Amino acid sequence: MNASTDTVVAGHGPYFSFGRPLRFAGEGFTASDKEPFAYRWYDRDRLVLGRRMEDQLRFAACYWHSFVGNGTDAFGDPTFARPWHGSGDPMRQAQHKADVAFEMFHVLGVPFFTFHDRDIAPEGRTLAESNDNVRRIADVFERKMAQTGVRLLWGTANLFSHPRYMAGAATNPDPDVFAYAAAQVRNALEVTQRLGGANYVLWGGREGYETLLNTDLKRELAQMGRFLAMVVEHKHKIGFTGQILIEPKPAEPTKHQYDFDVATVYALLRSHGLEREVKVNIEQNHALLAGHTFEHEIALAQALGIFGSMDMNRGDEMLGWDTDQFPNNVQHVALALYQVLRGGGIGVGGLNFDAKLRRQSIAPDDLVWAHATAMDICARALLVAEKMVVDGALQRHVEARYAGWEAERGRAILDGRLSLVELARDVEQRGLEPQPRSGGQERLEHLVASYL
Ligand code: XLS
Ligand code: NI
Ligand code: NI
Repeated sequence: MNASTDTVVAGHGPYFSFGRPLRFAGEGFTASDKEPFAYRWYDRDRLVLGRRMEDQLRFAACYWHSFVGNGTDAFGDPTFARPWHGSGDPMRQAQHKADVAFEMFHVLGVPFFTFHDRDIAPEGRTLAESNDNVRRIADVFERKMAQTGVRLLWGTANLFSHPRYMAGAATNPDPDVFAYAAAQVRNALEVTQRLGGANYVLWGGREGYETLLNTDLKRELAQMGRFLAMVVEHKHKIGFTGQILIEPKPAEPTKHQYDFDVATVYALLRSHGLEREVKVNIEQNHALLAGHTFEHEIALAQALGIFGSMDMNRGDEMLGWDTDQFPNNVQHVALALYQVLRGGGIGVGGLNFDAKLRRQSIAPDDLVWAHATAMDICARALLVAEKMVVDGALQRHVEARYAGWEAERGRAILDGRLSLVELARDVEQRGLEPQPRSGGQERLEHLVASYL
């Protein structure tokens, strides 16, 4: 489709100055006034380890930061004067927002998007009305998705903004709030299914607590388990074939979050028998806040069999909150994507830009610049990760390091054929003294630099 035609039909002109979709021009591209941006690395049909680049990355743009966020911070008023913000008929504004969102997806050539129910449609007077609003905008999405070929990576429900959720949703002391949240998720999950969503995400939001003085932690964990089980039961009942994902985050908004990191989420899933039903959506900035690297969280989730999808952004080394900046560090992204590729790829997950503009970036085109630059950086990082895999030197080093475990005695230990006493006797009889060997980190870091 033609972006400008679509928006003109809806009664307003194009929102972005990029008249046509951004093209791939290769590394030699030089910007001009006529063409300020073209992708240098994001070449969607290029084969990377046997799959098209677009399918390896499965980029998504998120609705909330780009079209709901208004530039406020704790000290300042909104700075983004979007025409669909402010007073006016809320359903018309929601329609306008959808027009602009799909114009941006089209300009970027981004294959997927993501949303919360409350991002796309206004709250009504009752939940029935709110759910109906969401379904009406989903009708609009259905048409736009058919026109543009843009697909839904995941949907989710906002169970954290409204004051009713101030003490949590599933983990609220009031079962009425639990019920309300359940009704909201039912609708969001069914809408996600109708739109062909590849995943459904549950981010804990306020599933945590501020102080034990007013909190029954054990009870809240049981509530959370039951809520998750209900979502999984419903998924099977309606035949939703996508993945159910939890997005870990250690703090913010609540001081203690029950979905702190991948390990904590795994324990929660195991304790409710859900580890085969639910996976994780890992966000770079959340990993950092939990004291982990992004690649650690990815590798751990893969090892536990619960790796699902990724929220791409970057935190700030000096700011201890979720700054949600667009990724811009090729090496960091490459190390994360190396783990993804080594583990078999992104599957039906994707790279969702859960990232926002700085509040001084108020021009509409800033949205395009931010996403397009991030997409290009991730594409470049994918090519670096591909080199790491193809060359294989990193993997060979790891294999050599653990070679002893592949030899007879290592296997005998792991297979349970040797007891503590037998091992002790063997060490004493042979006078065994282990020989330290270099971990080789510096040489490996040199190797990584050579792929950049
Ligand atoms: C907040 C989360 C949120 C989820 C979706 O920090 O990242 O945006 O991705 O609810
Ligand atoms: Ni996120
Ligand atoms: Ni976040």
